[in-house]
Amino acid sequence: MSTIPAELDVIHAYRMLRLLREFEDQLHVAIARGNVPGFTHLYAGEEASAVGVCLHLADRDVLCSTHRAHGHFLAKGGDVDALALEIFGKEGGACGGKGGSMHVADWSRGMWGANAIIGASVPHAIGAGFAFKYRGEDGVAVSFGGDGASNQGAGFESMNLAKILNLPVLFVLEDNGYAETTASGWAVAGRPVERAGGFGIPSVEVDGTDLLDVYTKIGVGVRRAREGGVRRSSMCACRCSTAITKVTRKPTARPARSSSCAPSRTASRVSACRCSPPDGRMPRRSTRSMRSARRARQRPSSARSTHRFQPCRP
Ligand SMILES: Cc1ncc(C[n+]2csc(CCOP(=O)(O)OP(=O)(O)O)c2C)c(N)n1
Ligand SMILES: [Mg+2]
Repeated sequence: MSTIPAELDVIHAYRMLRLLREFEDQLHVAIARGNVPGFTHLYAGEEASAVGVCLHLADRDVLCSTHRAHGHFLAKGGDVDALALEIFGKEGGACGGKGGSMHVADWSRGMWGANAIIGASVPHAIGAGFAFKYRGEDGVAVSFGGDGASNQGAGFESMNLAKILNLPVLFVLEDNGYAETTASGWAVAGRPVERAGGFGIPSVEVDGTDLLDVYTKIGVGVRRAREGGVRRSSMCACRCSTAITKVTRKPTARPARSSSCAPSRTASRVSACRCSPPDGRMPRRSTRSMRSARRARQRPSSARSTHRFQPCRP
């Protein structure tokens, strides 16, 4: 068992963990009842990652988040009511109720926002880190990204810049094992935590379900970015798990026997938070939707929407 660092306020840390989980559990029910507009990604199961990182950050530090941003928002000090109102599209929301779950932001807290573009938070953090350095401020920029995001080219360009320019940036990779339905073991080559080494950036792997592990090991990276004559970046890979929470939504379609593009998943790995069927298998498109898709394909291309993707002919 990890030892508790003397400076850590464990009561506050526990309150934060509970806040993040309770918020998501309540929201999960509202989603399942169909009361939440738009699309929502829950953070349940990854709380220790956000809290463990953000306990080291102040309002002046910048956090660039992902599409799964509620936990990052709260851990960075965002107001829980403002978050809820935003997700429900109401006045008083963090962004006036106009952005919704995937655009929650609070600049006064250094929460630069959720981001629906996978991997886009990483170059944003480079911009923030560069600004800190240019102005001679001791702020730290943190980018969060998932295992799916770890394959985006922008992340590698960002790491290169962070090293070349000695920027105070911390790259946090939250590996929850899946990018939508694609297992990281199937789509991510090698160990992502080792990729930072190619740029000369030190990295560490932590247990994203263990607050003390995250807090202790990430502290080294934050200090390295904040202090010293040369500001330095680091990377931290958090092995997270999505929680198995109550699934109140009934499956809307029959489960498929197999899927050609997605590896099979065990029930414990299925993100119940994403309202997948509780038996852990993938929903199958209904016969009606397949029939209408076939009809659309058979229509002459001129009759189809101009926005439709048309593959190039050789
Ligand atoms: C550039 C881009 N490509 C694809 C998508 C579609 N998409 C939405 S969520 C997601 C999976 C992201 O996986 P990961 O980074 O592991 O984050 P997780 O959902 O597991 O937290 C994808 C591919 C997107 N939003 N942006
Ligand atoms: Mg993932």
